[in-house]
Amino acid sequence: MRVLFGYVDFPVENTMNLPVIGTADLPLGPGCVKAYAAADRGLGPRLAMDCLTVPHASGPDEVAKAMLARSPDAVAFGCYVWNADETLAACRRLKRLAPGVKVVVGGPEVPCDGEPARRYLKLHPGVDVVVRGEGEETFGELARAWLDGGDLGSVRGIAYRRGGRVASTEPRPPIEDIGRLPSPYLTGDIHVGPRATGIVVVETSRGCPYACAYCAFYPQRERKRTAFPVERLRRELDYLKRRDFAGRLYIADSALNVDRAHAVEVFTLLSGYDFHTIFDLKAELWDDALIAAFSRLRRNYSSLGIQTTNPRAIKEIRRSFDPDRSAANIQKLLRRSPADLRVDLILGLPGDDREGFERSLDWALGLRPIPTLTIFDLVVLPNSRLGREAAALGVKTGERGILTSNATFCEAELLRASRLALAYNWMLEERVLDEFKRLLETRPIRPSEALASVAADLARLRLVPRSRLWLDARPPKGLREVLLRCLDALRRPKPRPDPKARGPRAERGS
Ligand code: B12
Ligand code: SF4
Repeated sequence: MRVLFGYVDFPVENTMNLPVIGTADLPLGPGCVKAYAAADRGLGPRLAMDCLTVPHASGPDEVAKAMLARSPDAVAFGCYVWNADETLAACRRLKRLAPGVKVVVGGPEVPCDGEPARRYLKLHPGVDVVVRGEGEETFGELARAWLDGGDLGSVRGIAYRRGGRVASTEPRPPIEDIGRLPSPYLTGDIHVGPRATGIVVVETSRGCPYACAYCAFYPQRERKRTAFPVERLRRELDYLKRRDFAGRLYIADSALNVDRAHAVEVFTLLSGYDFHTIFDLKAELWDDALIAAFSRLRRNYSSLGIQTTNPRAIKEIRRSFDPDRSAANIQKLLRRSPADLRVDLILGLPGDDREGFERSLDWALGLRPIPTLTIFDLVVLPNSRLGREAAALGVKTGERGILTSNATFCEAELLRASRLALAYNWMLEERVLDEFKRLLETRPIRPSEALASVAADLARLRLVPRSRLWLDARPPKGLREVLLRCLDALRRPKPRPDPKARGPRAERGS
């Protein structure tokens, strides 16, 4: 049976300034599924597996035709928030062109609960089977059932079509012993090009001990984080070294520094290589030994997720926040570590409002040294608590699941707040953040007020549309000079207000 693992790639144009993906021929998620099936002695030899990554821009017809040109019996797509619409459009096209080819989808953007998965199948006639959650064992059993003509009803963790109806099976428990899962880099199921410069993702654990309402980090693992053996990472690093990998190595781990001993081991191992690494780390969980181990990593980009400092929002999203401990750790890390350290905030969290968001900005930008922020739009993910309870929580979304309003953040207020965030993100993109930080250090001005003033200037110059703009929007041409002028104006003493003139602040929130 010929199985093609398909992936619709997306252009990485986000606020993190990350290089283009396309480094590996298949992303890690579907790669893990492929490697597991290949390594299964009873199954692997019966499958002829291949993979194909097609760029986003190709359009559904081209994606479908490119897949069919490989003459597959089944196409297995990886679905993420960034490629879901395009993938589903390609599935629809593919099914129309070749109704006999089986189409299966998996990944974090497909529903992991039975009932939503059934609804999903009804909505998307191009899909035959949904693999819910971790895909290795489930896809293996599915492929076996296909090959042997078995009943799909016995495959746990799927939704499928039976006659003219849709059905879902029992949920599959999380894989306990993840150490036995083969690494697709080591089995050759994913190839990284020589001297590649994009992103390669490696896992150091699965699951997360926390349960933030907006997050969909292995939802079935129910607050349990299990680490992979460090030896596996060592072998993956050796493989990448042999490939002269020159890109960014994304360490996929919910919160590596939750387990200090594991984190020290991983940092120490990585410091023996010269890869540019990316981590997501908790701000509250550091001690001097961990900071020392982390500081040995020279080329590294790390995000410390604060998300919000608003107590009401923190409660709503079921996170915790210790301002003193977080502030002390961020400041220590900024002083001692050579990392490109970012503090993450999310705009639009339930329970938050414009004032709350401004206070989060003021808290983060009030730290010394001043950290660089990454401000994200809230993306409402289908497998998160927020996604499941969206209606009850008054959550409304637009394109790509991005929040447009919630019970505490009406559209107008969200628009006003997003202008501040966008002004910040554009300063980051246009590399004028050092000037902004100098301004904050030398003038007694609230960071959120300074941002509101820059945002108002941009609105007055019609550089931002009047409707909500996503925070990863590309800056218009020639923006750098404008931003520098805005900052310069803030540095100068204010002229006496002319009541007839429409000053920048009068425009705020327009
Ligand atoms: C690396 C990463 C990125 C990288 C690049 C990803 C890439 N192309 O490789 C970058 C930095 C670009 C990124 C960006 C973002 N990301 Co991100 N990212 C991750 C991260 C940390 C690791 C992904 C990974 O490889 N995991 C390991 C693999 C093994 O897990 P997996 O992909 O889930 O695959 C398993 C199953 O899903 C399933 N499966 C997957 N594919 C398939 C296919 C088939 C056929 C089958 C049967 C099964 C199957 O089986 C796999 C093995 O068990 C995850 C968190 C996580 N741990 O997953 C978030 C995650 C994928 N990201 C997420 C989000 C929200 C984002 C952003 C939107 C954040 C933001 N607000 O800007 C951006 C979007 C970028 C954009 N331009 O739109 C969410 C996505 C949820 C969703 N519904 O898709 C996740 C899950 C994190 C979270 N907190 O919820 N991200
Ligand atoms: S946001 Fe981070 S800490 Fe919270 S559940 Fe997701 S991975 Fe865990």
